[in-house]
Amino acid sequence: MSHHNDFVIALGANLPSPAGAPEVTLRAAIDRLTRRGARGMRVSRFFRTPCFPPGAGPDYVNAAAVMRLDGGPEEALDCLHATEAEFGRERARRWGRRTLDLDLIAHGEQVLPDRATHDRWRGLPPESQIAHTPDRLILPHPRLQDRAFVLVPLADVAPDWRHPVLGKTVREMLLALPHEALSEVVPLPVQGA
Ligand code: A4P
Ligand code: MG
Repeated sequence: MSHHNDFVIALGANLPSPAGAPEVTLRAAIDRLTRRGARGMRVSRFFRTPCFPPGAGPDYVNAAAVMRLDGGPEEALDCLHATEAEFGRERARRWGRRTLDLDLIAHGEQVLPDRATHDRWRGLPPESQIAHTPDRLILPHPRLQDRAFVLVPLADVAPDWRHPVLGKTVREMLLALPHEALSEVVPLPVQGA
C-alpha cells in the first residue's frame, strides 16, 4: 500500500521544546501534522543518534514518516515550517541545536528544482554545505544519502523508495554507509514495553 505520491519527511530534535523532551516533541509534532490534514501516516521507530557535526550539541532523537498531504511540495514544506514554529523552533544557527527540525525528504520521483541544480547541491563539499543555505526547495533532500540518522528511520517506513537521481533504494543507500555510522543509530526503548 505504498502510494506513489506520498510525502516522506524526517523528524529530529536535540533540545527540549515547550512540549517537553525531544521524543515528546516528535510525538506531538506527528499529532499536529495529522490535525493539519496528513492522512495515512506511517511513522518509524524513534532513534537516538549522535549529533552531526560531532560535538555541536546533545544527541538527537530522529524519526521518519510517510503521509499524504493536500497540495504540492511547496505547501508541504510550509506546513512543516509552521509546525516547527509551533514547537519553538528558532533559526539561530544553521545545523545548530534545535527543538524540532522537519525536513521534506522526498515526494515520489520528483526532482526539484531541476536535475542540474540538484547535482550541484548534492556535490557540495562539507565545508560549503554548512555555509550555503538553499533559498528554494530541493527534492529529494540533498544529503539524505549520506546520513544514517535519516536512512535508518526511513528504512522502517519506505525501504523500497528509490532515489530518482541516484537510482538506489533506501535499503541500498543504507548498505553503502559505513557500519560504524549505522551502529550509532540506536532505537529508543518502546514506551510501555
Ligand atoms: N530547504 C530546501 N530544501 C529543503 C528540504 N528538502 N527540506 C530549505 C527542508 N528544507 C529545505 O533549512 C534551511 C533551508 O533549506 C530552508 O529555508 C528550507 O526552505 P532549515 O530547516 O531552516 O535549516 P537547517 O535545518 O539547519 O538546515 P537543514 O538543511 O534542514 O539541515 P540539515 O542538513 O538537515 O541538518 N544530527 C543528527 N544526529 N540528527 C539530525 O537530525 N540535523 C541537522 C540539521 C544537523 N545534525 C543532525 C541533525
Ligand atoms: Mg531543516
